[in-house]
Amino acid sequence: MKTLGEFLISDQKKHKESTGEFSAVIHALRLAAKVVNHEVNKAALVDIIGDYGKTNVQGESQQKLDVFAHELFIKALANRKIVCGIASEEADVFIDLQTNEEYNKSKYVVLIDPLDGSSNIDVNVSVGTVFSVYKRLSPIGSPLTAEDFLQKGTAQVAAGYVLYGTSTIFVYTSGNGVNGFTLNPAIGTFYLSHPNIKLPKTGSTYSINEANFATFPAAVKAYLKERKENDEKYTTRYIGSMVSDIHRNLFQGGVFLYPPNKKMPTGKLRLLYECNPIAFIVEQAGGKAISMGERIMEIEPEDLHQRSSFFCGNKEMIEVLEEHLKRG
Ligand code: AHM
Ligand code: MG
Repeated sequence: MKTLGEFLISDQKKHKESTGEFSAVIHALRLAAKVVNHEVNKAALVDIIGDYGKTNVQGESQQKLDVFAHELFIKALANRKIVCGIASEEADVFIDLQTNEEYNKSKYVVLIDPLDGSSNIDVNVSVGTVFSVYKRLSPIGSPLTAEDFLQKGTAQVAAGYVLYGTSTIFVYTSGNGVNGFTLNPAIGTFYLSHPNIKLPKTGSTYSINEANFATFPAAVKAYLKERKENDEKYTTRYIGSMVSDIHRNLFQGGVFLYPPNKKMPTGKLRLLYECNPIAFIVEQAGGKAISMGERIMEIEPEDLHQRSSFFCGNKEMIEVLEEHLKRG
């Protein structure tokens, strides 16, 4: 079975113009993911969980795992000087990784949710990392601009997620299908365990936080009602940890739904580092990803941390939802 490293080498050989820079970005993300995996796995044992800024019994400053993961991904990418900038859910503004003295020559920026669903760690539920890779728009060597990060999802060079679950899996696409690599923790190597992942044609699962039903848009309510009236066919599964919900639906078929509601009038999930990367993967696996009004990857971003409604999964199931949304 191929390792992720071997897969990247053979993939790189297919592209004559490739400089190896892209592979280096994935290598750095892979390395950071392994360290985060190690920390997540021992979180229940070590006094690392807690609010950022609090002090643990040894008098050391405690760090929340999502902040820890954020710093780790930045370090892994900055040390190797292979991306010029990073935007993260854990940082208000984008980070320009180019130092004054030594501008790195990279053309790539990374957008990342370092540890999504981290409130689930305390109760031993799987969490994940979600990332997107883009080519910067400003000239190499110049300071980064907001436009380098505010790109449509259709401009993604690559996107992926790491699920820290019963086993740890690194799933990514660079626009030629989706591949999944499972970590062998004994030797710290990711192996190509799930080549060319394709969503089943249709599915029977829908994943949604229905506690917010009262303030969902009418079209979403109607869609849900229809599923319930056909209860022999449909079932609900909702972990509340997006990467886990998406991963299950990717293999078993189904749709993930996060509509707007009163508390979250534009939806909860972040367009740039949650919706877009998952949308790229879902589309590459043969599915669809939309917001209330359009294809997720075609939304013109205006803000680094903007939220969007998010519906994705099997093509057929999303098309039924689209019909409801059109009808209003
Ligand atoms: P986070 O970025 O603060 O971790 O929130 C994102 C998470 C997703 O993993 C999950 O799908 C969603 O929030 C669950 O939200 P809710 O508790 O409203 O159902
Ligand atoms: Mg998140």
